[in-house]
Amino acid sequence: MDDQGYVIDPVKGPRSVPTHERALEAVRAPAADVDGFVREFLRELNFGQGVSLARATVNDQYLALARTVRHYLMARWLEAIAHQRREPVKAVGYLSAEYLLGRQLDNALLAADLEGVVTDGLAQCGLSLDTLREQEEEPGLGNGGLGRLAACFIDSLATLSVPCIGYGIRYEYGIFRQTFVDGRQVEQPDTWLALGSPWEFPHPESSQPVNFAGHTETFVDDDGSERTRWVPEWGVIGVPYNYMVPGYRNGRVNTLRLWSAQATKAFDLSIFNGGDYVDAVRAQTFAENISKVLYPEDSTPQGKELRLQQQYFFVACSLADFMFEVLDKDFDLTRLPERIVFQLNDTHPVIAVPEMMRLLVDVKKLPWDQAWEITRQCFNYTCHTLLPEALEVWPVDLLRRLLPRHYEIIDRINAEFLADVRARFPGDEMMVRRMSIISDYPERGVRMAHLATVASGRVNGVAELHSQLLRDKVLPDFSRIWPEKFTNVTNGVTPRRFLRHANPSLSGLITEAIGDGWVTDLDKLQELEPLAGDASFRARFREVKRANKSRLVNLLRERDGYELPVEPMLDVMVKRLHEYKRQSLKLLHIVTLYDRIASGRVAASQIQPRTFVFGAKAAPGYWMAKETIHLINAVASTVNSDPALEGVLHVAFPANYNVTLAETLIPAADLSEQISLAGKEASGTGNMKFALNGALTIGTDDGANVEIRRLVGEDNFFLFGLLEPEVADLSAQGYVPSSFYESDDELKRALDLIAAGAFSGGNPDTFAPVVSNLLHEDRFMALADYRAYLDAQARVDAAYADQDAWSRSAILNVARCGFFSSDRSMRDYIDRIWHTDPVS
Ligand code: 26W
Repeated sequence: MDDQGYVIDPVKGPRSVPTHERALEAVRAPAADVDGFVREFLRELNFGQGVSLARATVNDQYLALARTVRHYLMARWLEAIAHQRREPVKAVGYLSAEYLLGRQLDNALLAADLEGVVTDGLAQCGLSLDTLREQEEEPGLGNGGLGRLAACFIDSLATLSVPCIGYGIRYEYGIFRQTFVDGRQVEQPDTWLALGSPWEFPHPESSQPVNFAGHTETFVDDDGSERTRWVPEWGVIGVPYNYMVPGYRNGRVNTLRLWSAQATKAFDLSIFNGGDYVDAVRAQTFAENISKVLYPEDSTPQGKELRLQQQYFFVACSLADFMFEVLDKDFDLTRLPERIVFQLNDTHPVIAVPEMMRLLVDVKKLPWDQAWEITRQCFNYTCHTLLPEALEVWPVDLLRRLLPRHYEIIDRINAEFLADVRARFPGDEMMVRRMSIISDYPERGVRMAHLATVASGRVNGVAELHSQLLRDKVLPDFSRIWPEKFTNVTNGVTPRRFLRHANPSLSGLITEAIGDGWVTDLDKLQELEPLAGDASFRARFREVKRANKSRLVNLLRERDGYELPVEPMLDVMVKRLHEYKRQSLKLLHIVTLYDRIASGRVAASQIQPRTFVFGAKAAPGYWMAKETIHLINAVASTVNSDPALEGVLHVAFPANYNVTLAETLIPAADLSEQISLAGKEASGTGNMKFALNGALTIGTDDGANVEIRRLVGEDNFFLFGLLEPEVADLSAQGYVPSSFYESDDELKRALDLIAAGAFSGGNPDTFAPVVSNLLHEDRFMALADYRAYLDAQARVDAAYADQDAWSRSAILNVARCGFFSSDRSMRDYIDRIWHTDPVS
């Protein structure tokens, strides 16, 4: 309620209310003490959940707890929204098709500093926070790196008090649940909403209409100017669901607004009365499909029409929401860039560019050039990949049929752009064809990365090497004509979730040593550097790591039935399954160690004991990735069932790797595997999380590994493998993987072992395709880097034998990785791209 007595409705804005209601509208957080919490919790359980404490199920208790915790953040949230209305400042609109949020309860407790109060309050009610937190289904609304980065970024913007609205899709089904049947990945639907979703606030009254298909018509407007109207064929309704994005103990709560699709007319009574019950709801089912499920691909677009519908759906809802709901009705849109800067999270939301032009030209009747100027000031594009096949190209026919007006606008943007290119490079038609937004080979398609680059003020990669390769190899012509447009912002991760929450024992040790300022200022970790030289601190650091390892061992026993020893080095590789990430190279290392012992060439006692842990989902349509998962599980069961290897080698592959599992896995790791072929991993963010949790990295000079190694020091990083230029040379001169097989006896033995069926009950056919792919294709040069990798692993073994030196190196990794906070990434985006200011 503002001082005029006006209630700030978060959606409909200020409205006058009769005086007596004023008291009722005041939003005051409940008392942040145990009694206050218990009172609020029981009220929520009894009146909200409608059950008594005695009768409540665990799910009742969890839902009541979640809603109670919301109450503590609500006042801040409404104040943030009211403040934005009272003193509008430029905000960030983060457009992302994916948000890999992870569980919300602990993050909210941390942000509101309520963990102690809630733990004691629940205990008073005979309940345990540990039990209730397990009840929460994590919203898996993303595939991997890109989706998790979006979640870290919005957390950091809230903690930096920067106004931001995250826009995305509320998928009814998130990333599939992975199960293993006979070692093979089997996907299960992700029913994350089944038991209720207490962290969302639906706002059907702020729904947005979204149209599709149809045709366009040109007409002369009453001011005599020629205009175009879009006559759509069908449409749906976008219903917003708001999620709190709490800043860390700074009183700020930003908003994540996720859109869910519904039919304009959910139920057609006339058809129903006609007896065709199914047809009566057909529209509803059809519409709902748009936000039904997340596409589980994270590299190769399937080019499915529904995917484009999803992209346009959330973009159209989001632009209309900000321009016509958040902004005042009479806001002068020519000043839009003063109020919002949209960040395009890869090419997935780029259809926002022609949508903005349509709103400004067709709806708001601004002249084209003025509209284009505004649009270019409102958008910036982040590219997250280097794989050519991951760059989206939408067939012209599909785009023209589904979004006829947008295609026309793209066509005009392209024509004006190419005219500019021709003017700059007269006669260089090759350049024109290379740069055109609309490609005509192999088929007429719209290159979304080109559209994003032409329309954006800034284009950035997500690590220094990546941004350089974007300039030199992915978009060279564009960086030649617009060098100033290209910049870099190296990724980061939120220290709240991935250190303070995931690793309380290490957090305690750090805070005891340097205070807790590091949680919001991670550069403070540098103050740990001197303690690397302190033997007692190193000992305590090892105890922390050991405790985290036994916590993981207990989890993997309960969750997946693994019986693992705590002592051995924990060698962890967790990320999506993709050939460029080279899980196959990790496998060749394990098979080589296995062969050394099984062949008697090396005594088991000579081997540095290791437990290998994999975590990886494969896109359901990615056959070779699924075969690799099958092989990992086959090697795991062979190694784990070999008595000669008990206590020496163990392989664990817990199913359904997700944010929640990562929070227990990463703090336990000794060795972080970041072994992608140089020039393929845009950045990586797992690499940062491991280093910050005191694991040492074995890795190639790829993505952000380069910057991690530079900051932690080359003595504290196990580098190996071809450098990016060497990879380019080798593939240019023609790479023959079998030549490496022929010239390296151990590599030959390892591949022959797999081919002979050593891990498939003697059946040579089972993994023949995987072996022949490595021998004859090996697109990502695992065989070329094999020997260097094995040598690096030997260096790891030697280093790990000196536990004190190892923990000194691990402490230096923690101390020197403050740079990889997503708070720093956000500050870079603000300085280099957004130029927004935090609100006091
Ligand atoms: C259309 C199919 C599709 C879906 C998702 C293509 C590409 C993607 C993402 C861009 C893939 C992705 O998640 N990329 C990862 O982004 C991280 C955050 O920047 C980086 O750290 C990883 O290196 C990059 O692979």
